[in-house]
Amino acid sequence: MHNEIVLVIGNKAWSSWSLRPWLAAKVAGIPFREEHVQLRQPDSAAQIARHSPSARVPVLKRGALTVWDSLAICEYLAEISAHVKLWPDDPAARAVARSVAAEIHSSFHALRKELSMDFHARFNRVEPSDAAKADIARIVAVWRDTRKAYDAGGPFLFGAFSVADAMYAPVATRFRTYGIDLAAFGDDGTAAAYAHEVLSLPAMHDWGQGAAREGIAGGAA
Ligand SMILES: N[C@@H](CCC(=O)N[C@@H](CS)C(=O)NCC(=O)O)C(=O)O
Repeated sequence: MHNEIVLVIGNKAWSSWSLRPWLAAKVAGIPFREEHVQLRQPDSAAQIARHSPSARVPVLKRGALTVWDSLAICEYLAEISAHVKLWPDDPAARAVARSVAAEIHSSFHALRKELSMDFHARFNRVEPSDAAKADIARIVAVWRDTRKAYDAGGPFLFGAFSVADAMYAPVATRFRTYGIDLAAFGDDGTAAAYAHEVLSLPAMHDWGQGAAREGIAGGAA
């Protein structure tokens, strides 16, 4: 079908960048077909090159259109979403939501490296470096402050689910995987409750089932 949206994603166990637009599309109810590439294989680069000009997944394809990079794909989904708004209505809230989405996209390198996404794995004896601890504390502050400011509209960072939540969803899985006690990083319970809310989304459950079906044993890189 010419108008069909195809989302090319990596392994659901590991590909945190793939989870973000996948989740945004699911929550928005935007129909799409998944195509999978296997990461960490000898031919992964060749598989990805068939789809992606940036040599990375995720990639969205629709007819002649190719959109790459998780945040650009989320922006496209927000523009075509017919029934669910993926950014806050209020321009000021939208600007802050874009700030926190941009921040996770461009920052938190220590957290991403040390606590990589491994959906079903559980590692309880990981001691984050000082840099990773600073990342965790910053994320706790972002979650706490946005939840407190936009609490009235719903349980997500800006009330209703938005691209900002899609961008941070892999972090909620990482905190679970590595047994991170958010209270030790300045959380008053708000950030932990938010992480629980994200992990309880039916779409997150579906992603987890997909990860389980891949049959890859835990073993974070
Ligand atoms: N900035 C990109 C990063 C995408 C990225 O790094 N994707 C990883 C998988 S999660 C990838 O494709 N790696 C290539 C490989 O493993 O060969 C985005 O936001 O989409």
